[in-house]
Amino acid sequence: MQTDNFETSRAQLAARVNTTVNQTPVFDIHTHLYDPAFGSLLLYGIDDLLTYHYLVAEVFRYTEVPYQTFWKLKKTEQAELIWKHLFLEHSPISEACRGVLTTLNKLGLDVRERDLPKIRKWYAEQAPDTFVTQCLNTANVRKICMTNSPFDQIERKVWEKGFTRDERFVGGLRIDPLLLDWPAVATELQADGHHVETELNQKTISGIRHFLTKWGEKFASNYLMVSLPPSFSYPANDATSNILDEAVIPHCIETNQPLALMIGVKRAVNPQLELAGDGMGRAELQSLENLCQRYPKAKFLCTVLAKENQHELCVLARKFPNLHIFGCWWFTNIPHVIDEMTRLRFELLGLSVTPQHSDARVLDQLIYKWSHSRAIIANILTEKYSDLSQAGWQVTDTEIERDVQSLFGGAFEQFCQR
Ligand code: HDL
Ligand code: ZN
Repeated sequence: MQTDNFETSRAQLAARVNTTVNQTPVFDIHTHLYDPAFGSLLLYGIDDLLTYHYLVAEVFRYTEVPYQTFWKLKKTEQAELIWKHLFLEHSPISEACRGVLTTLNKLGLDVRERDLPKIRKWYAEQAPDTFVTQCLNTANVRKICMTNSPFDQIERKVWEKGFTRDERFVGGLRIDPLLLDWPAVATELQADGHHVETELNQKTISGIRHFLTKWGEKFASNYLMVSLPPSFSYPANDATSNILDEAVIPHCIETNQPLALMIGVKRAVNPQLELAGDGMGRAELQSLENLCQRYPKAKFLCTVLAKENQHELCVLARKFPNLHIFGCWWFTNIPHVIDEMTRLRFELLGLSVTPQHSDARVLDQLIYKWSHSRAIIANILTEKYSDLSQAGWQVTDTEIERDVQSLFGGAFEQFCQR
C-alpha cells in the first residue's frame, strides 16, 4: 500500500513540476542570436540547423570530403552531406543531431518522411518576422541575451546605422579581443576614435574605458563577457590582468554590470574545421577565486567548459556571493552532463544558480535546446521536492512556480540588479 501511495504522489508531483517547468518562460542569458533588425545575421531554417558547427565537426568523422572542398560547397550542399552521413546513413543519436529532429518535430514537421527537400519547402513558406515569434513561443523563451561584439565589423555597421530594437533581444558586450589580443587590438580602438597607445599607460586605460562605455551604452549591455583559455591565470604580469584591473572591472563596478567569464576554451585546435575547430581544457579556477576575493564589490558570472571543473566551481560559488554560475556550456550541454551538473548545483547551491543557457546560433535551436534541458531540470526538481516531502515538507504550486522562475532567469536578473 505504502509503495502505491508513494508512486501515486510522486507521479502527481512530477506532473505539477513538469507543467510549471514547461509553462515558465525563460530568459536565455547567452546566445549568438541577433535582433531581427540584423537581417541575415539572425540564422534560421533547416540548412542553418544542419550546418551548425557542432554537426560540421561530427560529419568529418564520416565523410572523405577534404576540408577545403567542404568549405567551398554551398550551404545547401553542406547540409545535404550532413543529412546523408549523420541522419540517413547513421541514426542521429548525438545531442546536436537529436536537436534538429526535436526542433522539426515541435514545429509540426514529420521527420519520419526523411524528406529534406520537403522540409526546405516548408521553411521557405515561413514569413521571417512571424517565424521569430513562433520560435520564441514554441521554445517558451521570453528574452534572449545576444553576444554583441564591437570587433565584429558586420554587426558594428548595423549598430552604427541604428535600428528600432526588439525588446525581446537584449545586449551583452563581448570583449575577447580586448583582453586576449592586446596590443594588436589597440589599432581597432584607435580607428574607433579612442586615444589609446600600445603601452597600457593611464591615457590608454582611459581610452579603453571610453570604448567600454561607448559600446556598453550602444548595446544597453546587461553584462560584459569574455571567453578565456584553460591557461587563463590571474593575477599575472600580462595585458589581460592589467586591463581587467585597470579598465574592465572598474567599468563593471561603476556601471553595476557583471563580468561573465567563460573559461576553458582552446581556440582552433583543428583550424581546418573553422568555427567547429575549437577544443577545451581543464582550467585553473584559483584565478577565479583570486578575482572574487580581490573584488568583493564586482559581480562575476561564470561557466566552465571542463566537466572536471564543475564541482570546484560550485564550491567557489558557495564561498563568494558575488559569483553566480550559469549554463551547461558547449561540450557539457549533453544530457548526462547537464544532469550531473544540475544535481551538483542544486545540492551545493540550492536555487541560487542559472542552470542553463542555450548558446543558440540558429533561432530554431532554441526549441530543442530548451525542450531537452527543461525535461532534465524538471526531473531533478521533482526528485528534490520528493526528497523534501520525505522530510515532511510539501512544496506548494506557488513555491514551485517561484523556484522555476528563479532558475529560468529570475535569479540572474536579481544578481544583475544587486
Ligand atoms: O565563445 C562562446 O561564446 C562559445 O559559445 C562559442 O561561440 C562556441 O562556438 C559555441 O557556439 N558554443 O556553443
Ligand atoms: Zn557562446
